[in-house]
Amino acid sequence: MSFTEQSPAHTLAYVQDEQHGISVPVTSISLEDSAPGRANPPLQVYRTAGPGSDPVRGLPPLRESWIAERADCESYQGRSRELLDDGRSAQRRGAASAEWQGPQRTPLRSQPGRTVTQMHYARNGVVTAEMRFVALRENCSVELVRSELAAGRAIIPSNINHPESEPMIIGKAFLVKINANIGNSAITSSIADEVDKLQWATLWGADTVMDLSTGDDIHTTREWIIRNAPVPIGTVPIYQALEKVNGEAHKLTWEIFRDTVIEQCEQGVDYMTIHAGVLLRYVPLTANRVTGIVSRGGAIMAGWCLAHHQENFLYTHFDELCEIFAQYDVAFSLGDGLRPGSTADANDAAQFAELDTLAELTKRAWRYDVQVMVEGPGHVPFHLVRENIERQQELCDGAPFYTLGPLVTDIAPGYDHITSAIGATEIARYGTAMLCYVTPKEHLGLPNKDDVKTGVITYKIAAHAADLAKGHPGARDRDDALSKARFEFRWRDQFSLSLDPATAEAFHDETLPAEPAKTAHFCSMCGPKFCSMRISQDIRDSYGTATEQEEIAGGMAAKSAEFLASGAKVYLPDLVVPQPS
Ligand code: IRN
Ligand code: FE2
Repeated sequence: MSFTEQSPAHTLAYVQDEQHGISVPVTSISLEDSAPGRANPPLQVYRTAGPGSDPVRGLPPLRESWIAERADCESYQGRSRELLDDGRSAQRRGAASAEWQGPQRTPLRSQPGRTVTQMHYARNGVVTAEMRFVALRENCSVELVRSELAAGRAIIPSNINHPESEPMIIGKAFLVKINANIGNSAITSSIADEVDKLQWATLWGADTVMDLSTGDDIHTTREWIIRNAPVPIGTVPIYQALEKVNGEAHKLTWEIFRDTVIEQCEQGVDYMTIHAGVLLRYVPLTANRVTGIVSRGGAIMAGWCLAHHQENFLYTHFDELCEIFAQYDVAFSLGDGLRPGSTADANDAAQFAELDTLAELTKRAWRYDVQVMVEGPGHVPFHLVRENIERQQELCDGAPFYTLGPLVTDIAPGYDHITSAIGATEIARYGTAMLCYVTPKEHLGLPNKDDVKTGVITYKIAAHAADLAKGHPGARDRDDALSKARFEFRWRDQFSLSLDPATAEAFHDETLPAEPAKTAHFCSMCGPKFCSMRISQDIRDSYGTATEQEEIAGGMAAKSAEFLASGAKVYLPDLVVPQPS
């Protein structure tokens, strides 16, 4: 087991629905007492990391019995086994691969004529275990989950071939979710490294992970990722299809693409980006853009359309894709192949023409009870962000929006996790359901482990800020717990309640490394004598809980006099660290 928690104060716990035998993993954060006899109960927070797994064995198949009990699937001899990498690629990976015990499962698909999507069940009034799990996780009613799914306003990406995943919901009535992309390197390291990246991303809070791997061992790498993933896994199958034709886009065919999709459905990919809105007639609309087409999938499909002078085969075969997705419960993530790649190109004719088509395709997928979310931009200046979500919600009848940022300015390479988190917060506030993270390496290079962590935490902040602004029930609990810990000088609790406990502690220790300072009644910013929180506490002590302005002002004035009288040294030279009691 390589799995660790974010902080020693964090442990895996479960919230139970005993009546239905459902347990949802949560992270329990233990807290110190406010004062002797005044205990703080542990705070339970949403957990994306799952229970942890041994990479070579994978996670237990949590949903297997739920899927079996519905009695609408059949197992069959799929294609995946034939496609497994040969022994040579296993050798290249070194010893770790010899331990790999999978895949031992045969794929499932729906029985002929049956649809096994969560949307299908919801529309037929069936409450699934997945819906109950999600309701417990979101602390909302099961009926809200069912009705939002039925209306297409939310999705639970849950391929029946990914029974290891813990159900999660993407929709504007629920907590804002974030996606982390991994595996966008052409040079794969060991399989264990890929699983490590997945576990790293979910440790910091990724709600879904997209595997954008390319290269020789793409199938096996994905197998390992899915078997170890407690979160839904997304892919862009056109990338793998392109490899099958040696990177020459014009050689792509619907048949090659379809077989790639089926292969991935059998492995358990939960949602797939499909760039079906890049229509032949839209391509010229990008000609005068500052940055043309920046989507990889969009560029592949535009290239294909121009080479053949035919309509995008993903569009012309869309109904067949719906039939396939309905058999496995794979969700569409309708790709924004014409998204703007610069603030200059935001909200232009090409972008919004594609959105019209994505709206049409959303409704087509719903006719098959297939779950859909719609991808969005990209690069958009702040004042144009809101129009994006409002237009998408209007045209797509409330289907979940899933956006890449957007970056609100183009001038800060190296800081695009920040330029994009600003746009992401704004767009999520008005209803975007999931945010695709951007790392500091965006536009510059491939993200390393630190970049993945920075990207995930930055997006956690954006998503959470939107949850607060939307008044999501319970969203403030963690803020309140942290603020209370801060006010009461419970330093260790402040660290363990933070999104990045180790960094918070390290920053604190740079200034006040001494262990007793962790219980000291002042913070490292103002020092012992000039701390506003300390002063407020003194006021409370002398005046009860009264917080009248003049009392505060009086307390401040007194402290000011005391401070000036003592030589006006802000801090440290005469530091006296109180001993912990
Ligand atoms: C999200 C919203 N718009 C785009 N995305 C993500 O970008 C998508 O989910 C996937 O991870 C990646 C696809 O990039 P291309 O192929 O469109 O560049
Ligand atoms: Fe960009």
